[in-house]
Amino acid sequence: MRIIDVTGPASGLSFAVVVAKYNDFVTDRLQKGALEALAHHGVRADDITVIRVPGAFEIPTAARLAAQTHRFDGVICLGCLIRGATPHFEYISSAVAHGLTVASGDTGVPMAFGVLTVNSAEEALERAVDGTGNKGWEAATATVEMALIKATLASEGVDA
Ligand code: DLZ
Repeated sequence: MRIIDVTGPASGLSFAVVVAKYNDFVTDRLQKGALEALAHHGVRADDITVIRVPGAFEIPTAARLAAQTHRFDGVICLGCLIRGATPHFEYISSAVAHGLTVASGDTGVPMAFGVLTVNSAEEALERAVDGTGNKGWEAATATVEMALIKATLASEGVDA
């Protein structure tokens, strides 16, 4: 049996970070967490492009456009939907999840769902703390791992 379980380093790989500006008191912290995780995994600042979009609903379109440039090994997607403050919470959250699933599947570029779906600002901030408990860190780490898995399989001739 063979197990592929690659965790780094990811030096030489390029990433896009798509960040929704809506609720930026949370998403700025997610962005910070994601950038710290990428640095931790050996990704150079020059190999990172941050794309800031109006709100979570716009994330899948920007992620797809980034993937279609063929410049990125992964796209980290960050946003914050707060149920109480967002009347169409269910609609936007399912649209984003579905949009990213389809965009990643269509393009073959790994994308992580770092979009908080929470009941309150307090719950959101709990998930945007410093360190590895930050959901931006978590999403970036997942994207790095998927990009490395793709690179490993591609090096073996799989059309990944
Ligand atoms: C309109 C809206 C609302 C009410 N709530 C949120 C939210 O909690 N989180 C978020 O990222 N975006 C929200 N938006 C903005 C939409 O995502 C979108 O940007 C606009 O509807 C324009 O398409």
